[in-house]
Amino acid sequence: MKDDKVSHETKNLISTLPSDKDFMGYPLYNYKGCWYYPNILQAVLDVQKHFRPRDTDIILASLPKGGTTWLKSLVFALVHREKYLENPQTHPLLSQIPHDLVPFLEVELYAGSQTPDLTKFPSPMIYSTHMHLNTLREATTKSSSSPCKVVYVCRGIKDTFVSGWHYRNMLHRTKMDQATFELMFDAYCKGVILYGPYWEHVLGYWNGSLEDGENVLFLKYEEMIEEPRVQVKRLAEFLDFPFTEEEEKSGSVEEILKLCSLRNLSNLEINMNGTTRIGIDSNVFFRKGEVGDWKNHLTPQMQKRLMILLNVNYKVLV
Ligand code: PAP
Repeated sequence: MKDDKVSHETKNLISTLPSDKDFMGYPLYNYKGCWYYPNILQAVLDVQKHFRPRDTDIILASLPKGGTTWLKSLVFALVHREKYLENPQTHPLLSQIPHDLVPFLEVELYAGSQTPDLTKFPSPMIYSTHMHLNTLREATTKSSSSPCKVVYVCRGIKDTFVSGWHYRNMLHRTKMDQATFELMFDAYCKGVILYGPYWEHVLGYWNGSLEDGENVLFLKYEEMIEEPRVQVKRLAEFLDFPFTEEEEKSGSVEEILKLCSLRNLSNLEINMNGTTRIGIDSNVFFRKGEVGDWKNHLTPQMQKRLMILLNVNYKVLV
């Protein structure tokens, strides 16, 4: 992976970090428990140094393929819902890709810039990140009197992995072979993947939500699929944008769920044929959105290996 945006100082730091290779052979570096490519590490360091959120800002966190696009859509729709009551056909989610409405901190805003232009985004500002909570908190606790709210969405490792596999294939418009699938699976199990290990990522936010439930919410993708109404109301309350009785009666919760549903979003022109600001085809973010697709891909041996790891690392979510 590229290192063209890495400063001399960061190169020095990198030379002291534990390193390994991803399943394609690209070097990864472990900074404070998390694996990064050099360019992303540079952006993470810049976020820590320069990003100063306001108390009212909201940060959405996830692992890649953990439910990021859905969470971005839901939170954007929730906090801006009053603005589009009169003219719902002007809702930004109908004409813009969720990733462009809620920018990534380290993948977009601070990738190559220390002073990104934030004026084009409506207030309250919603950011997203794949960073671990400890790394994120190093930035967010420096500025505000109270840390801004963080919402984490977690998805079971098996579906996250399978979704990531399909994403790579869609992104590169190719079907990678079985040997690569197995290499990627092995890397997942070992945790040597961008933003991994999976377990540390999830447990950091899980523990954060237990320690500071007022500021860290832990959502599960599977529960959002199972009981969307309950989870969206929980999300709205956590963000201090609760639904009024009137809104509930008038079907506001259902409207938001419908607007943000995979079926609706994936059929919009912008999400079928658009490209994000950072140059990714929008359609790669939408596929099946099911719980249990892993059953179509993982061999019994692979499932067994993951179950052993789950029991060791991840009891809270089994
Ligand atoms: P990202 O982290 O790269 O942004 P992310 O959105 O987390 O990706 O993951 C994409 C997955 O979320 C896809 O899952 P699948 O491969 O198992 O199908 C995608 O289908 C699913 N997804 C995207 N939008 C929605 C949505 N509105 N509702 C439910 N699932 C969704």
